[in-house]
Formats: sequence, C-alpha cells, structure tokens
Amino acid sequence: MHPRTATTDQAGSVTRRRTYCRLCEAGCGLVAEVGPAGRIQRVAPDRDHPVTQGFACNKGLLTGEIHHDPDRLDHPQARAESGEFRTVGWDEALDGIAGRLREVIDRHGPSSVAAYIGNPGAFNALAGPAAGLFVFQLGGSRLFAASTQDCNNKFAISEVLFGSAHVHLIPDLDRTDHLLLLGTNPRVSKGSFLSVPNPVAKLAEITARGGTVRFVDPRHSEPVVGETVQIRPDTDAYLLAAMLHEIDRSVGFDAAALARAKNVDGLRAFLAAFAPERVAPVVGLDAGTIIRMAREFAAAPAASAHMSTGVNMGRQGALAYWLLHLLVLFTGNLDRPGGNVSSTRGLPAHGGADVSPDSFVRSKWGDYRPVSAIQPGALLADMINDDESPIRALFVVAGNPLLTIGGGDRLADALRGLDLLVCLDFYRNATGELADYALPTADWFEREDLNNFVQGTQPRPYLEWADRIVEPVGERREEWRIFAALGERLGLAPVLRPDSPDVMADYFDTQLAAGGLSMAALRRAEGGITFLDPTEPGTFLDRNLPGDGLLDCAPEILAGTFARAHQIFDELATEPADALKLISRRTLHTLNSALQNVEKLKRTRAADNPLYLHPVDAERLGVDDGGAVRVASAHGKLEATASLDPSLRPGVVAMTHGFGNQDTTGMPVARRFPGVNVNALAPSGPGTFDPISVMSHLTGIAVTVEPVAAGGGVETP
Ligand SMILES: Nc1nc2c(c(=O)[nH]1)N[C@H]1C(S)=C(S)[C@@H](COP(=O)(O)OP(=O)(O)OC[C@H]3O[C@@H](n4cnc5c(=O)[nH]c(N)nc54)[C@H](O)[C@@H]3O)O[C@H]1N2
Ligand SMILES: Nc1nc2c(c(=O)[nH]1)N[C@H]1C(S)=C(S)[C@@H](COP(=O)(O)OP(=O)(O)OC[C@H]3O[C@@H](n4cnc5c(=O)[nH]c(N)nc54)[C@H](O)[C@@H]3O)O[C@H]1N2
Ligand code: SF4
Ligand SMILES: [Mo]
Repeated sequence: MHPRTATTDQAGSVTRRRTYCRLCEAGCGLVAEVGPAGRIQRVAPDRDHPVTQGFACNKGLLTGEIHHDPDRLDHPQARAESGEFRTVGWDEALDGIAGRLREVIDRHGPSSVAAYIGNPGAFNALAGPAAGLFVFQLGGSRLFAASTQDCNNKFAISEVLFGSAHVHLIPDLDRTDHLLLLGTNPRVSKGSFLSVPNPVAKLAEITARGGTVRFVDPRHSEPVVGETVQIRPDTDAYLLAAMLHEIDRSVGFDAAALARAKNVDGLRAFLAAFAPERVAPVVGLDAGTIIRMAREFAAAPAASAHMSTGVNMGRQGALAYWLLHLLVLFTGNLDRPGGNVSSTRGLPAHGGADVSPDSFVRSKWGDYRPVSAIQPGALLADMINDDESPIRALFVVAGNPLLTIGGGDRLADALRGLDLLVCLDFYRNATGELADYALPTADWFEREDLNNFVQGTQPRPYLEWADRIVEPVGERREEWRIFAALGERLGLAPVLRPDSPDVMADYFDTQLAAGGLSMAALRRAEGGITFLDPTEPGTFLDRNLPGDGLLDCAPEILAGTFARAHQIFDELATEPADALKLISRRTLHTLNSALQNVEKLKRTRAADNPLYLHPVDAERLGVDDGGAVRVASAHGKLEATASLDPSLRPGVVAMTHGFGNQDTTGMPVARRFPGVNVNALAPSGPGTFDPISVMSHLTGIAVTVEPVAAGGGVETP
C-alpha cells in the first residue's frame, strides 16, 4: 500500500485510497473508500486531485458497483458442446486454450492467430501491449482494435504529417479566441484526444472572455456554450475544404505558413473543386454561412480547431483531419498561442512511420494501409471466412466487436465459426457469449496503471500512476499475466514476466527514461501525479517535420484519398432530397457497451435504444412519438421505438451504440433491457472503410424509416 495515496479513518476500519477513473479520457481523480475485507464501500470525486479538482460524472462514481457486480466473471469459464458455460480452473482453461492454439497453428500457420483490443485497452497500461506482443511472438501479425471505430483516421494522418501516429495538436483552450469543434459532444462524452476534466466549463471560459465557440454537428447537442452549425452528416471534409478555398481566395494563406509548406499547388488543385457555392448543397449549409465561418476563423486573433468521432466515423475522417491541420496552418494558427499547440508527452511518441505509397497492403479486398499493424475492423468477418489465409483463433481483450462494429449476422456467424475464440473481460459480454473461453480480468481497483494513453492530449500535461488498491475478487487476473501464462505453455519467453519484481518498470522504464523519469519516481510522487514541463508554442514544426522540414500539402500517399473525395462528392450531390442519414448518439447513461449491466442506469434512461428523429420527418413518414419503426439500410434492418428530437437536423436520425444484449446470458441485467444493436445497420466488408486509415463507416449511414403497424406486422395498403 502506498502511503501517499492512502488515509485511514480514526476507527481504522475504512481506508480512503486515491485512484483515477479509467472510463474516459477525462481521467477524473477518485477516492475509493475501502472497508473491511477489501470491500469498496463508496467511490467519490477526489477534491484534492490537482487537475480534476473534484470533477467526476455519474459513470465514474458507479465503478465501485461494477467492481462488486455479482454478474462479473470471477472465474474462468469454458463453453461446453451443449453451449452452456461451466466454471473451470485457470490451469484447465489455459491448458485447453494452449492446446487448441497449437492445433490451429499446426494446421493454418501463425498468421491464423489474431487479437482484437477494445476501447478500455487504452486505459489499461499493460493489457494492449501484452496482447500485441503475444500475437507477434507467436509469429502472427493481425491485430484489430476499437481504434478503427473511433480514431484511426487521426493516427493515420499524424503519420503522414509528422511521421508518428501519436503526435497531435490540441486547441490552446486557455488562450484561444475562436474554437471550431466538429463532431464532438463534450457535455455528454467529455471528448477525445483533448483530455480536460469538465470540458464544458472550459468552453464557457472562452465565451465569457468574448471568444467564439462554434460546433459543427447535425444535432444541436445537450445544452452547451456557443453556437451550432447543423451540417449534413458525413460531409465535414467538404466544409473544411470549402473554408480553405474561401480563405485562399479572399483572405490569402498566411505568408509564414507558406514558407513552411511545399506542394501548395497540389493542394490548390484539390481545393479548386470545392468552392463554398458548390459545396453548400452537399453539406446542407448556405454558401454565405461557409464564407462567414472561414473568414471569422481567419480573422480571429487566435483560432483553433478540434474534431472528434462524429467526423472520424464518417467515410472521410482522414481527409477531414488532414484539412483541419491545413486550415489551422494556413491561418497562421499552428503552434501559436491560442491556436493548435503540442502538449508535452511523458512517454515518447514512436516516429519514423513509413508513409510511402508502398505502405499500402495490396489485398483481395482492395488496397489499404494498416496503422501500427491495426487491420480494418470492417474486414474481420472476411478475414475469418477467408479460405487462403483465414483467422482461426481470436483473442478479444476488453472489447465487444459483435456490438461495436458493423457486420451484424455475418460477423456473428464468422465468430461462431472460429476454431478458438477467447474473451478477456469483466463480463461474459455479447461477444463472450460466442466464446470458447471467457476469462475474468482484474479491474481498475485491482491493478497498477498509468495514464499512458492521454499523453500529448492534455492541456496541462501530467503522468498519473494508480496503485492496486484491493486484491482481485475471486480468480480475476490481469491480462498480461494471462498472456504470460499462455506464452509459457507455448514455449515462448514472454516479455512481461510474472517472475519479474516490477513488470511496469520492465515495460515503461526505457520509455520514461527519455524524460528523465522512471516507474519508481512516478510511484514516489505526491498522489501518484507527476507534472511535466509545458511545451511553449513556436518550435513544433522544427521538431516534427521529417526530411526537408517542409509540410507536404499534397503527399503522394493521399492521391487515392483525393480521388475518393471527388467520387463521394458526386454521389452525395445526386442523393434524393429526402434521403435519411443515421448518426450516432452517446448518452450520459451508456459508455459504448460497457455499462449495460448496471441496474441503476437501466432504472433511469438507458432501458431502451430508441430511434431519435425530427418531428418534421416523423410527420412526413407517419411515425408517432413512442411508436414502433422499422429502420433499414443497405446492410441490415432493425425495429426500434421512435422518439421525437427537435434538436436534430431534419433528415437526420440518431441511435446509440452498445445495445443488443438479448442473447447475453452472462449479463442478466443487460439482457432484461437489451435494446437493439444499431450496428446491424452499419456496413462491413470490402469497400466499406477508408483505405488510408482503415476506419469503419459508422455515422452518416443512409437508412429508410417506416412505421410498424400496431401488432407488429408490416403496414399494408
Ligand atoms: N454505431 C456506432 N458504433 C460505435 C460507436 C458509435 O458511436 N456508433 N463508437 C465506437 C467507439 S468510439 C468505440 S471506442 C468502440 C468501442 O468498441 P469496443 O471496445 O469493442 O467495445 P466496448 O463496448 O468499449 O467494450 C468494452 C468491453 O471491455 C470490458 N472491460 C472494461 N474494462 C476492461 C478492462 O480493464 N479489461 C478487460 N479485459 N475488459 C474490460 C467491458 O466489460 C466491455 O465488455 O465502439 C465503436 N462503435
Ligand atoms: N457518456 C459517455 N461518454 C463517453 C462515451 C460514451 O459512450 N458515453 N464514449 C467514450 C468514447 S470511447 C469516445 S471515443 C468519446 C467520444 O467523444 P466524442 O467524439 O466527443 O463523441 P460524441 O460525444 O458522441 O459526439 C459526437 C458528436 O458528433 C455528432 N455527429 C454525428 N455524425 C456527425 C457528422 O457526420 N458530422 C459532424 N460534424 N458531427 C457528427 C453527434 O451528433 C455528436 O454530437 O466519448 C467517450 N465518453
Ligand atoms: S468524466 Fe469520464 S473519467 Fe470522469 S468520472 Fe466520468 S467517466 Fe470517469
Ligand atoms: Mo471511442
């Protein structure tokens, strides 16, 4: 137990232990009150946390209940022939998995073993590395991750721009006069790639000092500061292109920026097609609005821009992220106070990514470019079903691909057909229901951790170490221990070794040494928090532009991305005026699929997954508030309950992902309130993802909506 993170009450029965929340990127400081027998009695916001200062949301405060949820996996389970799960010992589970892996590798080679690392892997310092190292050590190479559902476009473009997937520029919130936010709802989600506690309060500071906060979003989201420009879904790249076009023709590109850039003619050739007047009908805004947005951004003393999953999950998140950088650069706002700036990282970003056109994989499913070995999630079913080089064994670590990527029945069938599916999770979730083995893992309170994922995206940079504060319940184990035990059975020499006295130091010390730090130093720091020296703007491009120090405005690797942009533009321009588009909607009562077994949330608002639609559309389609609707896309269909939502742009409908637990016997609460899986409507397979970033397409999906007649049948004339 670490003295600096623990205090005990006078009676000595309750210990208050400091930790931080690992549900989202805000990383709120929490205090867990640990009672007799290691029972977590309460989780409260940590008012003494120097950064998050007592901010926390409803979800973080429920983590104690998840820790003690009786439906958690506390022992390994194996699926019997009958389909029933039975509890087995760790040795039986590990021997069984290792035996089956040997058979799979003998028959299909090591490339038939793959892993999928889910979103919570980002907040679990050793889980992702352990899974990746295991697959690579076996001789495999295929990794999948939730990043192809949320941010791979950013990784890919940062590689193109700065040679590293992990170098990102964030808005200088304290000094900006104008903040453009595309596809983010900080009130609900607290955002991504911009790690601030209480982001809404931060935005309010900008407007309070007379600045502008402008959201671009098809939905006028939960009450928040600033104004919202209601764009048509999946068209943000064209808005950004038109803003750049306008700035070039009426204001002029910033002279200092031009001196740092090359291939500006290539950029101008691309932008030529995207004048505000031509783009306006496609993005669903007046040309005048686009022109005003562009000129105000350019005229602000200091302007910054940020985009998030609402854009990332469209078809052209990579192009949008690239254009966003050029907008910031050519208005003189890149790496200047109040613009987009770099933040100090406590762990170095790996550089030197290959961004030549040769970095594309030429496959039977088309050319695509994996980022950090991450394969397209949209091809998971295809790669499992492939007859030449199939995936036959899959490890799912902290993820639930069955519900979180497109593919519906096709993906379910593929997962069912695997020779070996092993899920490492808190619960036997919907994907786990198809598994051969469901393995219980340690949670936030039961393991040591480090906030490595948010490095470089914090306005006030710090490393935070969290101690294990209670012993694991039952036989829960950390993921790295599970992979080490499997590795040993397969004759590998695991990199993360259970006999090591300090496995966190083994993995992180070399990286931390770059900043003069070590795990030992982080553990000694007050409250586990080590502040890093802030990075002053002004030298970013000198430090981060490889080669000749000039930013290539039309790199060869983006040629296909540009061609695809013209093609998608033509498709959008000829769409019928009454086409409906489905977008994603997060709520305060859900966190992807992860909180679906929390009874308290089900008793409030997350009992069902409605289809939100604008009253004007409801009227046109003959749909009543609360009535049943059938929603169909080119990829699947589902039935849901309609809920009228005037905050949507007409023509746009919305649903929440992470529901669809009607068969999840391992999560009985979730199963009682299953909702429907919106990703039954999402595309998967060749041609459905962005080749440059392998991002799935999960927002702006064309759908039709029709009322279902009372009694459940289809309405007949
Ligand atoms: N249509 C649509 N689809 C989407 C999205 C959308 O907006 N719309 N959003 C996408 C986004 S942003 C994301 S990140 C993905 C998420 O996709 P996934 O990562 O595939 O799914 P999650 O629902 O986050 O599943 C997390 C699982 O990890 C378990 N878990 C939690 N913590 C741990 C841990 O420390 N260790 C282990 N072993 N298990 C743990 C939870 O119990 C849960 O079962 O979904 C994406 N899918
Ligand atoms: N409560 C809660 N918090 C969460 C999560 C959660 O599920 N629930 N998930 C966590 C995860 S994994 C992530 S990655 C982050 C994500 O955090 P954010 O990226 O901020 O995601 P959202 O809050 O869903 O905001 C996305 C916004 O994009 C809008 N949008 C949809 N389509 C488009 C489009 O085509 N163009 C534009 N411009 N906007 C569009 C939506 O209306 C929505 O307001 O949140 C994290 N925090
Ligand atoms: S805002 Fe995010 S990090 Fe903070 S308590 Fe809520 S879920 Fe946890
Ligand atoms: Mo995410």
